[in-house]
Amino acid sequence: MHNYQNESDGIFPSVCSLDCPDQCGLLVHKQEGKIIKVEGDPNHPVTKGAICNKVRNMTHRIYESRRLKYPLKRVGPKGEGKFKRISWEEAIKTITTRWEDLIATSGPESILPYSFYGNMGRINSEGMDRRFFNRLGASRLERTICSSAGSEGIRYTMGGGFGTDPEDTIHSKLIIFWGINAVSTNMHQVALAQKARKENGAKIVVIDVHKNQTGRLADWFIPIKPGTDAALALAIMNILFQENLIDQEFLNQYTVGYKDLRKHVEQYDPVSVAAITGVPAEDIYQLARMYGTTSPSFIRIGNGIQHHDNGGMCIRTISCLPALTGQWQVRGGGAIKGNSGYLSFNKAALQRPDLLKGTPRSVNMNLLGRALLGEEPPINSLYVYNSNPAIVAPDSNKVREGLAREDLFTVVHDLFLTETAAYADIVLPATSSFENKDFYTSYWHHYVQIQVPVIENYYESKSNTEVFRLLATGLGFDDAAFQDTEEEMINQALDFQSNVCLTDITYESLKDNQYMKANRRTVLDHLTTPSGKIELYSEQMKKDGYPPLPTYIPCKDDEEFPFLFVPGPNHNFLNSTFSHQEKHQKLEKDFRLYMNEEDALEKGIKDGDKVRIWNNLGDCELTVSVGEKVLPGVLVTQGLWADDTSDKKWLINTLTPDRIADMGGGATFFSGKIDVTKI
Ligand SMILES: Nc1nc2c(c(=O)[nH]1)N[C@H]1C(S)=C(S)[C@@H](COP(=O)(O)OP(=O)(O)OC[C@H]3O[C@@H](n4cnc5c(=O)[nH]c(N)nc54)[C@H](O)[C@@H]3O)O[C@H]1N2
Ligand SMILES: Nc1nc2c(c(=O)[nH]1)N[C@H]1C(S)=C(S)[C@@H](COP(=O)(O)OP(=O)(O)OC[C@H]3O[C@@H](n4cnc5c(=O)[nH]c(N)nc54)[C@H](O)[C@@H]3O)O[C@H]1N2
Ligand code: SF4
Ligand SMILES: [Mo]
Repeated sequence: MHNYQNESDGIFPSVCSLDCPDQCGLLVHKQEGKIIKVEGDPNHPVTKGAICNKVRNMTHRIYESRRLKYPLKRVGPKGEGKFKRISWEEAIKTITTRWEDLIATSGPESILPYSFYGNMGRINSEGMDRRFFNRLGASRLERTICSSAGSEGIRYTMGGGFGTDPEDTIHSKLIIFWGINAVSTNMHQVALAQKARKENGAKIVVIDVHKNQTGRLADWFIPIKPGTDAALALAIMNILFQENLIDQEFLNQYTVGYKDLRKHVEQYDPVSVAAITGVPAEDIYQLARMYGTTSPSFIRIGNGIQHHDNGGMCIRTISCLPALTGQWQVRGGGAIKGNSGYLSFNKAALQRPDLLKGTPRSVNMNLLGRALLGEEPPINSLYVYNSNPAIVAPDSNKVREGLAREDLFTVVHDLFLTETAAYADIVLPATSSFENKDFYTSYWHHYVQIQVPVIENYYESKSNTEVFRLLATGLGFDDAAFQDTEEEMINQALDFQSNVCLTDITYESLKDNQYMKANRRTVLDHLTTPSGKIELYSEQMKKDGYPPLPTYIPCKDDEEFPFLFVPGPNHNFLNSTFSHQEKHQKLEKDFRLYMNEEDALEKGIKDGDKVRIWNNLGDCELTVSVGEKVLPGVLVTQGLWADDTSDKKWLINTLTPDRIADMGGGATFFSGKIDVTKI
C-alpha cells in the first residue's frame, strides 16, 4: 500500500469519520499536497459513491482559517476565548505538572476525561485514550449521551447489538422508519428503502413526532405524541395475537414468554392506546394488520424514541415485534436498532483495563454540569476531546457554570476553538481523520474499514493517539502499551477469537481491501440473552427492578409547562460539528421552532414570528414555523446551533433536562417541557 501522505497528487480511498451510521467509503482528491475534493467511493458496496452535503463540503472545514494550528493557553477570562500560542513542550508540561500536583493532593480521581465520537476511528476514540486514563486512574466517564438507554433495552429482548443486514433490506416489502429522521441521519437506509419500493413495491411507513424530510417521503406518515411509542407497539402486539397474525412456530422455537405477553397486552386495546398516542384506533388496526400480513417487514428503530425518560423500555418493546411475526427468519425482515455486535472487536486488548488499579468513581456524561458543580470530592480537572459538551450536553447553563469554575483546570483537544474550548486553560490542536491511521466499524452496515493518512498533519496539530502518548511519557508511564503503533493496535483489536464474524480481517487484509465485510451471521445466531432465546418475558429485567414484560411507562410530566419539546439534530450539521461553517449554516437557512396551527392561534403567534421559549432551566429565541408538521402540544427544533454570535439565543440545550432515562444512564433530551411566547 502506498504512503498517501508522500504523494502530492492523486485520488485516495478513505472513510467518513463522523458519528453517523452510514460510515461511507470516500475518495479524497489531492492536488499539490492538499485535499481539493471529497467524494463518495462508488465501489463501496453499501454507500456506493453517494455521500451527504455535509461531507461533500468537508474540504472547507479542513482548511478553514479558524482551524487550530498550535497549542494555546488562555489569557482572558474563562469563556471569552482569548488565547496565546505556546509550544507543545509547554502545553504538555503545564498539563502534566498540574496533574501531578492534583494526583498528590487529591488523587487521580480529581481528573475527569470527557469524550464522545467526534471521530469514530476506534484507535482515536477508544484506544490510546482509554489506556492512558486507565493507567492514570482518573474518574471514569459513562458514555451515555447517545444510544445507551436503547442499547440496554434491546439487550434485554435480543441479547445484544445485532440486527438485520441493511443490504438485505432491498428485499423488504414493508419498511417502518420508527423515530428516525433517516433522510438526514441514515441516508443509505433510505436509498435501500427506495430501491425496495421501486423494485418490490415496498411501502414506507414513518412514525414520528415531526413530519420532517423523512415523514414527507413516506407512503404513510403516522404522527405520534412524544414518548408514547411503547403503547403503540403494545397495541400492535395485542391485535397480532387477537387476529392470529403471529408465527406460532417461531414463537415456540425462538422466544420465551409469549403466553404471558399475549395476556399482558390485552390491556393495550386500540381505543385506550389511541388516547395515549394520538394515533386513531383505525390507524392502529391498519398498521398492525399491515405489519402482520406483509413479509419481509423491516423496522429501522431510531434514536428519537430512546432520548426519553422511558427510552430503554420503549426500544425493548418495539424490538419484540419482529419475533411475533417470525420476521427474524426472513431475509430482509427484522429490525435494526444498531449492528455493532457483528463488528465487536477485542476491547480489552485495545483499551487495556488491566492498567487500571482500583475502582475510581464514574460520572454519567449526561450529568456533566451537576458533576462539575457538586461532585464530592470535587472534579478539579477536565480533559475534553472528540466532543463539545458546552453545546451538546443537557442543561447547558449548568454545564457552563461548571466550566466557568476558576479552580477547574480544563484542557480541550479539538480542531476548532469550540464553545467548550473557550473555557479551557490549555487548548490543543487536533488532526482531522484524514491525517490519521485508524480502523472503523460501522454501527449500521457490516463492514470494517481502514483509514491510511492522506495528508500531513495540519500545522502543529496532533492526533488523539499522539497526544496521549506524549501525556503518558510526560507522566513517566513506561508501560509498553504506550509504545504500540497504530498498526499494532489495529491488529490487537481485530484479533478476537470470540467474534467469528471477524476472522480474516486484519490490518494487512484491510490495507489490501480498504473495506471488508463481517462473515455472514444472522440475528438468530446471536441470541445472547440468558435463555439464548428472544425474551418477550425477561427474568433478568425483573431482577433489575423493571417490569419483566414490555410495558408502557409514561414520561415524567413537568406540569408547569404546557408543551412537550423535541430538540433533535438537523440535516446539515453533525451534532454541533459544522455548526460554525458558513456553508453549512447557509444550507440550513434558519433555526426554526415548529408549532401546530391550533397552538399558534391560541397563543396569538403567526408564521415567521420571533418567539421566546423557556422553562425553569433556560430560554432561547427562535423564529416560528406554523403548520401541520407537529401535533398540538408539541414543539420541535432541529439542530445543535452554536450561540457564539452574540445577537442569537440559540443554545437549545439550555432547555433540556439533565434527568436520566430508565436504562443505561441514557439522556432525556426529548422529554422536557417548555412554554412559548411571542417577543
Ligand atoms: N445530518 C445529521 N446526521 C446525523 C446526526 C446529525 O446531527 N445530523 N447525528 C448522528 C447521531 S450522533 C445520531 S445518534 C443519529 C441520530 O439520528 P436519528 O436516529 O434519526 O435520531 P434523532 O434525529 O435524534 O431523532 C429521530 C426522530 O425521532 C423523532 N422523535 C423524537 N421523539 C420521538 C418519539 O417519542 N416518538 C417517535 N416516533 N419519534 C420521535 C424526531 O422527530 C426525529 O425525527 O444521527 C447521526 N447522523
Ligand atoms: N438537544 C440535543 N442535544 C443532543 C442531541 C440531540 O438530539 N438533541 N444528540 C446527542 C447525541 S445523540 C450525541 S451523539 C451527542 C454528540 O455530541 P458530540 O460528540 O460532542 O458531537 P459534536 O458536536 O459533533 O462534537 C464533536 C467534536 O469533536 C471534535 N473532533 C473531531 N475529530 C476529532 C479528533 O480526532 N480529535 C479530537 N480531539 N477532536 C475531534 C469536533 O471538532 C467536534 O468539536 O450530542 C447529543 N446532544
Ligand atoms: S456523515 Fe454520514 S452520510 Fe455523510 S459522508 Fe459521513 S457517513 Fe456518509
Ligand atoms: Mo448520537
